[in-house]
Amino acid sequence: MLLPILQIHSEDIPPYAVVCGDPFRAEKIAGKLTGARELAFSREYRTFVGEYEGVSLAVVSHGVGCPGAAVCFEELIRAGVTTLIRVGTAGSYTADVPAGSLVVSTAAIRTDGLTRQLVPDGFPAVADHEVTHALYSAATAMQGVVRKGMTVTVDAFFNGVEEIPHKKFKQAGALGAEMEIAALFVISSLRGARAGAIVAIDGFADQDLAAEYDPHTNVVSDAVEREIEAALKAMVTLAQQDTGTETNDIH
Ligand code: R1X
Repeated sequence: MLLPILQIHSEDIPPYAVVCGDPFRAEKIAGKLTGARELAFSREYRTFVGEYEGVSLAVVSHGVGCPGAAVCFEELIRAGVTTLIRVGTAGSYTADVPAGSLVVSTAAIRTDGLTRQLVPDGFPAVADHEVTHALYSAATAMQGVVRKGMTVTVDAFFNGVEEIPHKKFKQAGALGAEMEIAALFVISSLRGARAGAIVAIDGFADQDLAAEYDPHTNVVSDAVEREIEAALKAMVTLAQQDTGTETNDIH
């Protein structure tokens, strides 16, 4: 079956997929695979397949924001993907989690518009427990700040005249904000797939992004390297659990 928007054939897609926003980050992740092949680059969706430590996986970019990312997640699950891990970036809510930290998202607070068109208010956007555990174990095996908790999914990257209540979300326990995890978790719940997400903190969510946002620093690119490694290692653990060949290496 040809997936009409990703422009890939379902037969070419393994059950495990690492997804990220940026097509060039997908290429970077694919560079860590053996036998990596680019299958398609259609709109913002760039798809590679290859192997990591003997596990076949896909690496696919989903672009910025829930509606576009949802197309990617839906088509991958239709192609037979059972396990998705998002490797992304996010703004932090607290000085304890500065740029260069990693956050494993356990749930997304749904302020986006897309998931409102898919499920009723009150429906949770939650990560799969096993995927979260594998991600957190892999990330904490490396140096650097790693936190686990709720993140907020927003649609607006730059401020308008309406205020996003970042302070309230922070007071209620959220760690930071990004733009696609709610879509990933809700669609995975709806379609019977399992998903997790890890994000590298690249600034503060409630700062004036138009004035101060600079994600192109060494601390951020080091954190992106770590989250990529954590995602790939977590995927290996999950694949080994699926086939009963788990080695307990990272637990
Ligand atoms: O999720 C957010 C979005 O994809 C985080 O960074 C991107 C915008 O730069």
